[in-house]
Amino acid sequence: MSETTIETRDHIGIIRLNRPDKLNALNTTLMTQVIEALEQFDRDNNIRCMLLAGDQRAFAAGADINEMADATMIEMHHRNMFGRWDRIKKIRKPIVAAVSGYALGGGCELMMCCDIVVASETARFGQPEVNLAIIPGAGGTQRLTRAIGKARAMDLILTGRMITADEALAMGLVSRVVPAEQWFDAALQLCQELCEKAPMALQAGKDAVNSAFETTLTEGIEVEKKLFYMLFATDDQTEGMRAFVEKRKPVFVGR
Ligand code: DAK
Repeated sequence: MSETTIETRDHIGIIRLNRPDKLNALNTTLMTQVIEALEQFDRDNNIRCMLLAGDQRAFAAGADINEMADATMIEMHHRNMFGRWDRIKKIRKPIVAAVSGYALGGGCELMMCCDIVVASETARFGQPEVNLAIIPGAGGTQRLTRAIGKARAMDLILTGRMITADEALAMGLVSRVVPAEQWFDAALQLCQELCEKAPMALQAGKDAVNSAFETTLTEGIEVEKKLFYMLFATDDQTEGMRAFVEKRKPVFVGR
């Protein structure tokens, strides 16, 4: 059985984690499939954004503990099991995460690699690795700290405790909390909204915001300025501004 299901709806590439019996624990096969699907959608000119989801019970309860349980330090080093995670950072199109149930450990880290998170009111987040005598290894100590600040990140990473969707919203870890039954449809609707925007503007916006995590303010503002000017080379910018002046809805073509 495939560890993921992949489909497209209009301009949306949908990837669903599919290990329901294991709360979508992230094993090597599953992660390989997720990353290859993201890259495939990123190359596909028909796709404008991606939706990454688990199921109602879990987005993902972490990396698969069974895969790591007996590994030695040298084996973990050689396996470079999450080396491929770095490739998610290179995806240019927006990725929306639809989170219901558990987003723990590597599941929370995978979610933080996404660009917008829509969470069910039932969702639970955490970095419980400390309970296994390890620490987050796929960016959790860094991305969580940047997302919610040092005090809260220390609290979550050192205690391993879970937080609710409302706490995650208050902390800025997610941007939308929706009623339980809408967790997937609300994220899909958000993707549909994104598909109506100019694709190059979406990608430039993502690129510019991500620059804020990698650069000084001055460098980041330079990146923003270049991306801003670059968009004036697109047909969509002409269309967007012309449509505004002509009081009609723009039609963006992605160039
Ligand atoms: N791995 C493997 N199996 C898991 C799993 C996981 N992380 N989480 C749940 N499962 C499996 C359970 O073993 C169980 O399988 P069966 O026994 O039925 O075969 C099934 O999913 C249902 O789980 P439970 O029976 O435990 O369900 P409950 O509702 O009672 O509890 C729970 C739900 C989420 C509270 C509990 O399952 C739990 O505590 N799960 C573990 C959560 C966790 O500790 N997550 C962090 C894992 S460590 C790295 C990068 C990243 C990472 C590592 C390396 N590198 C760059 C090298 C990441 C590490 C992690 O995420």
